[in-house]
This record gives sequence, structure tokens and C-alpha cells, in this order.
Amino acid sequence: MTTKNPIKVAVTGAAGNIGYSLLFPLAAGQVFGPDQPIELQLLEIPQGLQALEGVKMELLDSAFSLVTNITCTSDGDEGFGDVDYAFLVGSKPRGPGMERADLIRENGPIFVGQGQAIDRSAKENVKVIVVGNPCNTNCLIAQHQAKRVNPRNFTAMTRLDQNRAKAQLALKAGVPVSEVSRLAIWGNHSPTMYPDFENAMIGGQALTDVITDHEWLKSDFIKTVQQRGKAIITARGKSSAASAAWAAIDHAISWSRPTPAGEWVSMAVPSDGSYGIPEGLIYSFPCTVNAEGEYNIVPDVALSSFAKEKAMASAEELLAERDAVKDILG
Ligand code: NAX
Repeated sequence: MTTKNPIKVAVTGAAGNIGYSLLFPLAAGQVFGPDQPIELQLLEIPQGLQALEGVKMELLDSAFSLVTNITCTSDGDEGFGDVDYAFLVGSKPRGPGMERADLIRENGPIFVGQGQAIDRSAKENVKVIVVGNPCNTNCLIAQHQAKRVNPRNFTAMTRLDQNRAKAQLALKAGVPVSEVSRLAIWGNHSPTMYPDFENAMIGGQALTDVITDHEWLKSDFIKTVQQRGKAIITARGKSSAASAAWAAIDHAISWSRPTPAGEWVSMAVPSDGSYGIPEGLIYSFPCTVNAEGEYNIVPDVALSSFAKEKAMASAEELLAERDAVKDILG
């Protein structure tokens, strides 16, 4: 029997598709380990609470030995009360004919409210992972409301893009995915993201020495990663959920322990101006995490003019997104 205090974890949109795939590995100890008790604080909109009760019943029926309490609520202060981690998954989906800018405006108020509730109620050192789209700018909105929390503790998820890119490269090279390292996503979680194959490695070798079809890397590979979400909707009739939940688990694992030597992890974090990316934007960089659970943007990554152009294009998009919500940034 463990004597550790429970770690408190909030998940918003907990009755949604990603929530349903995320909660079970979380409850089983996938992120925080097999001897770390966990309290789940699940948030839904009022219309989602009944379905959330069903999810809670299934969590109970799984008899997870690490779970000490499950709260279901629509109240931000209750949901974020004293939490160590917050997964912000819930947001409104893009409706028919809706532009990206409309979606940003539509979801902005959700993240204003949640940022304020985090500010009032979460632990000061809470780590926030925004999954709900448009995740980079939603993260920026919530971060601006939570003045008590270190701005660096607000991150958005580009790990699914990293995982997708690694899988494509492993398939092309005919190697296990574990052989692919240092594959970083730069920019926005949107079709402008740039999966940087030029600095990636396969085994001990430069990836570009192993995969010699550089035309494929520059065109089909990038397009496949950028458009993967759409391809899944076309094939499945629903957006990616299990792989997104797994990526959120990966993001939290990577943020809570040291990055293996020689590896990088992609996280959308507040830019400190590195690589000419405007300061403050929530931008995906290659990062490493130290033993204290702090991430750092990897310095001195060599970017070709091709890569720089792609990285800046994504920053431009994020600047436009920031401009679209400037009145609610506070
Ligand atoms: P679902 O529509 O299945 O679930 C969303 C849930 O959030 C619903 O149950 C809804 O009631 C709830 N919700 C809405 N507003 C809320 C609020 N203010 N507070 C609490 N709960 C709220 O969507 P799902 O497939 O789970 O996707 C969730 C989000 O993840 C979407 O925004 C989606 O676009 C985004 N994704 C992000 C990815 C990433 O890599 N960053 C990839 C997958 C996914 O597309």
C-alpha cells in the first residue's frame, strides 16, 4: 500500500471522445506511475453531466486501485480546485462552414473562464496541457487569465503531430518507430505546422542519410502529417480520439520526467523569442525536460532556409490568431 498523497488531475470535456480514451490510462497509473494515487476532477458542460456520470460508473467498475476520488462537475472552481495537472480537452467543435477565425472567437470565452478558475483555484504550480482546438491560441487565452500561475506552466499539445510524423518516417525507412528520434514539430497545431525531418535521426544516423528520397520528405511526408487529422475523419467518420488521448498521456509523461539523452519532445510552449519566434506566442518547439520537471527549448538547432520559412509561416498564423482574440487576452 502506497503512502503518497494523491495527485489531483482535472480533465475538461471528460465525457467527450478524447476524454473517454484519456481517463482510463490516467487512472491506471500510466502517467504518474504504479504507486501514485490519483484524484480525478472531471469537468463537463451541464448538458454533458449525465454522460459523465456514466463514464464515472465505468471508472468505478474498473476498480482502479490508485483512484482515491472522482468528482464530476460543471463548476470551474470545484473542477480545478487544488489540482496539480489540468488537461483542457473540452471545446466546441468546428461547425459546417465555420472558418478557423470563427472557431477561435467561439471557443475564446471557454478558455477565459477556465483560465480564471485555474487562477483562483488550482495549485500555483499546476501544469496545464491544452488539447481543445485551436489549442495554441486557447492556451494563450487561458494563460493570460491566470496571472498567479507561472506562464511557462501553460502548454498546448503537438505531441500527436510528433507521433504521427515519427510513425510515417519509421514506415518509410522500414524501421521500428523507436529508432526515430529528434523529430520536432515547429509552430501551430494546424496545417501550417512543420515537422522538422532535417534534424531527425534514425538509429545513430541523420535521417536524411537513411531516407534518401528528399523530395518525398519535402512534399508528401509534410503534407501527410499536416493533413492526418482530416484523413482520419475521412476514413473513420469521426476525428482522432484514442491517438489524441495517447499523445496527451505522452505529453504529460514527458513533462514529468527527464527527457532521455539525445531525444527531444515537441511541446507548444510560450516563446521566449528563440529562433525569431515572437515572444509570448504558444509555439511548438523541440524541448527537453530536466529532473525538476522543467522544460527548456533546445538551443542552436540548425534550420535550413526551407525550415526557417516553414517555421515563420506558422508563427505568422499564430500572430493572426492572437490578433483575432486580442480583446479577450486581458
Ligand atoms: P468531443 O466533442 O467528443 O468532446 C468534447 C467534450 O467537451 C464534449 O463532451 C463537450 O460537452 C465538452 N465541453 C465543451 N465545452 C466545455 C466546457 N466549457 N467545459 C467542459 N467541457 C466542455 O470532442 P473530442 O473528440 O473529445 O475533441 C476534443 C477537442 O480536442 C476538440 O477541440 C478537438 O478539435 C481537439 N483535438 C486536438 C488535437 C490536438 O492534437 N491538439 C487532436 C485531436 C482533436 O482534434
